Amino acid sequence: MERAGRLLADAKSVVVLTGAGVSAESGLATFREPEQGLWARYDPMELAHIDAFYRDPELVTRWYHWRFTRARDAQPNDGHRALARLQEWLTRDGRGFRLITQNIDGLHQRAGSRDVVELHGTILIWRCTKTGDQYPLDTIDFSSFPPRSSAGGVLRPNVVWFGEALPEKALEAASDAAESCDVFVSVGTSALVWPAAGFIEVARRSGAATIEVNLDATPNSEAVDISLRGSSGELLPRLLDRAQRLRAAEDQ
Ligand code: BV8
Repeated sequence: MERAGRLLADAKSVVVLTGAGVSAESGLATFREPEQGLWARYDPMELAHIDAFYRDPELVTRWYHWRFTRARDAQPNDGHRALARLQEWLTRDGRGFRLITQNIDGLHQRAGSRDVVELHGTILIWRCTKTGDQYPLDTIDFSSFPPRSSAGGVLRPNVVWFGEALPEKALEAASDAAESCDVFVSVGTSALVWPAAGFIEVARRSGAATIEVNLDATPNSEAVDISLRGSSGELLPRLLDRAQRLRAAEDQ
């Protein structure tokens, strides 16, 4: 923790990549832990797939609507808030910060994070498969599934499914950030889904120091400079606090 705090205290530009693990303490299941109840028998990796949507648009849109209601009722946790405070602290200092997330729950933004790069889109906007028009979630009639637009087209969540390309702009923003940071922190991700899992390597190749904050070991755990094992809600506030103390001590 001391070494990680020192890296953040001295960093000129920090990038944080998050996955479902950062929302686990807000009560939202990750992709590795099966859901309870109705959705327990479905594998998210199956449902979050473009083929699943075309095979059964009713089932997939019901699942996303259910995930939306969970995300809407969830609260950001201490991990989300620590990342928002980290951004505030670094940018106030004239230092760089970018948050890249694989999550679609919008909790980072509700915790106060700004300019979040949503690699895999967001559950809060749906779009018409016929016209491409976008609809904020609270304007959609979910009395029947799949929901339809006023043009009669089936509505789908504005998320990136397996088998779909990531949005160009998000990919570019994430690559630029990873290439130009000097500290890259991976939080709450199993680092198995591509191309998101590749950004830590882009950062390392560009000379960045790498930190992983995760409950379990991942394919990156051996390769990162510092691996902090534990929950993000507990470790991120401590890491930020340590970095701020070390920076303050330097400034004296
Ligand atoms: C694409 C949105 C090309 C929807 C998601 C290269 C190699 C191998 C495969 C591929 C490759 N390139 C592409 C592929 C195929 C595929 C892929 O990566 N497959 C993998 C599984 C082998 N990738 C794609 O299809 C991507 N598209 O590349 O397109 C293309 C180009 C042109 C034209 C057409 C196509 C699209 C991938 C995006 C899919 N969409 N989400 C939705 O959310 O419903 S992915 C989804 O799953 C998430 O967004 C996330 O990315 C992933 C889940 O991973 P995590 O977030 O890491 O969550 P997970 O549960 O796995 O892990 C949680 C971790 O947290 C655990 O390690 C746990 O220990 C930890 N944890 C738990 N609690 C806590 C904690 N840590 C800290 N504190 C806690 N409290």
